[in-house]
Amino acid sequence: MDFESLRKKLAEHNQEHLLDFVNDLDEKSKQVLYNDITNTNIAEVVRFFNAATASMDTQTKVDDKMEPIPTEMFGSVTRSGKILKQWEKTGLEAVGKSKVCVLLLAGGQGTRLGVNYPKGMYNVGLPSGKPLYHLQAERILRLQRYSKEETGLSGTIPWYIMTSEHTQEPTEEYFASRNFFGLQKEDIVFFEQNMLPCMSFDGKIIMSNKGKIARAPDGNGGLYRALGEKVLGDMERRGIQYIHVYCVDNILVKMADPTFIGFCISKGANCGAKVVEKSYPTEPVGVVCRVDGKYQVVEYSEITLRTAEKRNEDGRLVFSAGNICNHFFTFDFLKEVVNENEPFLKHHVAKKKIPYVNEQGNIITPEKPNGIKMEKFVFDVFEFSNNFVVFEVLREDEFSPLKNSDKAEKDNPTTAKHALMSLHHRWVLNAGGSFVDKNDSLIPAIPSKRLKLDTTIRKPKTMASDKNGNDRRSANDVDHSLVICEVSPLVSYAGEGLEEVVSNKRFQSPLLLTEKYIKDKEMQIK
Ligand code: UD2
Repeated sequence: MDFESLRKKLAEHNQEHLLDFVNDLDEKSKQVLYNDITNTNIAEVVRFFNAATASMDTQTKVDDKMEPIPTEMFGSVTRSGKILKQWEKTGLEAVGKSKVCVLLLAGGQGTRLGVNYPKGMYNVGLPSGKPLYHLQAERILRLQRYSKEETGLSGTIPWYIMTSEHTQEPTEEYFASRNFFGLQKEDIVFFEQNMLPCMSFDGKIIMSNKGKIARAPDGNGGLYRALGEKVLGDMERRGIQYIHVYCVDNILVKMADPTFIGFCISKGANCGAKVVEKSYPTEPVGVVCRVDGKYQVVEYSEITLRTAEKRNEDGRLVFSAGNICNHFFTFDFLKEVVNENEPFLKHHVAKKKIPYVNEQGNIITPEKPNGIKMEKFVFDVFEFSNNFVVFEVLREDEFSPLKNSDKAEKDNPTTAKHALMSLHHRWVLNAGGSFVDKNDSLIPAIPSKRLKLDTTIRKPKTMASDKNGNDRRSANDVDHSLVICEVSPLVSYAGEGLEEVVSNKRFQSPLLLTEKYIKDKEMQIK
């Protein structure tokens, strides 16, 4: 351990404070710190900081250059009509030929939800008690079977899972303890993203204690660095051509959605994004738009309120294409990004409260932001695409993210649970089933309407009203105390195949439709 040479090297980058407390450490901790610093490319970190903070001031300029993407240019589940079935077939064939994989971004720290384990392990309180990972795994299993039923081809959808230092071990242990939810172990590939030092506003690396650099994952765009030759090689070996990238917390995520994949394939796209219509100006979703003629997502943390609030004459938001972190890449595009474009992606700056050791050696937990985390964003590669497409889906069918704890009004465990049960309730109704109450009276198909008419139904405590006294609720906020309905992903991926099970049948809430439930009912009929 040559601390003197190390000090000189650090001084070249104005970072010699990293050794301020070295003499207070025992030999083992000294070694840990020495390794921590020497394994960090300090020059690169400082370069990242300078580049990221230099572009902070240019935000208003980006804002001025933003152009919406005309909705006519989107594929859309509501406007594309009969061709949707054709796209689904194309997607199912690609799945059947094992050309499709899913790639999960699960390296985030989940700070807003406030749990100390990976978000995918969170159980929102569904009747089945299944956490997010369990739902996702079973959707893969079901889609593999569905594709076989429709195309006769037995394909496999490998699942690539990007974790970070915080989530790596617990995620892998969790999957192993659940026997990989019935998937083949070798079809799940875990890989870890990088961590970057956190910086003070004046460009000094922050120490979290006397012997440790404060670090955070390098953003979900850290994907491109983390993939490297190993994971790309694995995809290539398996013959993967299409990759569906998604984020962990959307309870309604359609894993490897064949319609979306088929749409992208049919358009010859090498890159695509799913969007929903943004529901209010400050909704925390990025917007897909064009800047200088190139497709891009402007993140909710980087758009100005003035731009976010702009409306068309019909009252709709000008920038309404809300990013739901569901992306499509061809393998060739991804490979090119990893091998050529990745170094050109700039880090974004997130101002955060970062616990630090002060000059007296005490650990301080700040009450306001005292530094920055540097993050790359997964969607920043859209600009490298020469054929980018957008696919608009319905929020109530596909988007209900779990971001916050139930203390927050939106995007919390309750709204996520209700969104899933509301969707499954509609599946049952669409397949010809109905729900009755204890008196065998039909429960109205659209509980949200009944809510508005029936003032005796209590407003949930967390529900806010706008200045006119109207509920500020989205489709995901519908009160589903009336019908508790969950369909196992193993029974249906997106509402298909339910007719023979539910048509002309009357159910009472709660209904948990599993393979076992169906089998037991069949036995009774025999
Ligand atoms: C993401 C989108 C935002 C919007 C929203 C919808 C990005 C950068 N922003 O915002 O535009 O569409 O989702 O829900 O995609 N993650 C990592 N490594 C990291 C940081 C995050 O893997 O270093 C993962 C994280 O585990 C999650 C996903 O990326 O699965 C999105 O992260 P987030 O929940 O922090 O993103 P959010 O809600 O700010």
